[in-house]
Amino acid sequence: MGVVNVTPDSFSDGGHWFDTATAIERGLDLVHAGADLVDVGGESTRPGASRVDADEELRRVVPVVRALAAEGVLVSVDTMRATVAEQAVAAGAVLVNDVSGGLADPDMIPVVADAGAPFVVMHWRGFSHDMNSRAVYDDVVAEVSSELRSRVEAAVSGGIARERLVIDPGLGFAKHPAHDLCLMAGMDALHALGRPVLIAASRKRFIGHVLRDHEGTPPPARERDAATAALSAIVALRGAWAVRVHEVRATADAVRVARAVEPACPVSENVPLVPGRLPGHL
Ligand code: PMM
Repeated sequence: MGVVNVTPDSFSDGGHWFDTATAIERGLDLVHAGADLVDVGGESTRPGASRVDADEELRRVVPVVRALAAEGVLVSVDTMRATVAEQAVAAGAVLVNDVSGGLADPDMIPVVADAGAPFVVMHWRGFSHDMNSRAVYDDVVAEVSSELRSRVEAAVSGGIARERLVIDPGLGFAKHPAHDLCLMAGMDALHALGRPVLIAASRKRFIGHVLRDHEGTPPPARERDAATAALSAIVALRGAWAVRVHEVRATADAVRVARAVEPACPVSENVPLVPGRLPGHL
């Protein structure tokens, strides 16, 4: 899954793809680089970010979704707003990626249920402006799994077919670097929830933390792509359904070579890691 952030302020690539034409071109480039899905978002969720209003989010996202879908690209929409999800699906998006797992907007689950779209349920404990204060866990793997299980059940009770759900541990969202590393080490607990797992590690703070220099300074976000590709290979071998990344080529190559080395790698039981296959669209 390649990322197109149509935002002026994302921590990893803020501002680069902010105008509509550049964002569309970026999406097409990501497909040429090997992306099976392109995730289009119009709201930054970096720690401390404040919210964008719905009209502005629609203005950023919908034309990009429409143009990429018209080119035959499988597009997911990264939004916490039901109205954005609804209009993006009408414009051709095939998957809704909600970092709040349906918690930010009470209309999200009913809208996705009506649309019949696959839905990414991410682990989330609150909006970005103060999420770091919620990064408190006794056992991060057990707590994230249990909170994700509740969101999966809420989505199913709200009418979204279980087989359309994908889960995501939400690396960096109300998590310190040690929490993120534990979650990747503990992927088996996520698989036990019985749904495909999406991992979005790309360029995140915990990578910077691992790679900090002798003075404790992390490399800038744009210099974390080699480490991101390495993580993509690791989690692919641990059964991730998809990885969400900013630079696709290195990750696509890393995943391909990892899978070639270990042909029997344990991909998710329900949804094999096959290009073009979406949960509920098998
Ligand atoms: N992270 C970001 C944005 N969208 N979606 C999912 N499903 N999981 C994530 O961890 C996630 C996401 C923030 O990263 P970015 O600003 O670099 O895109």
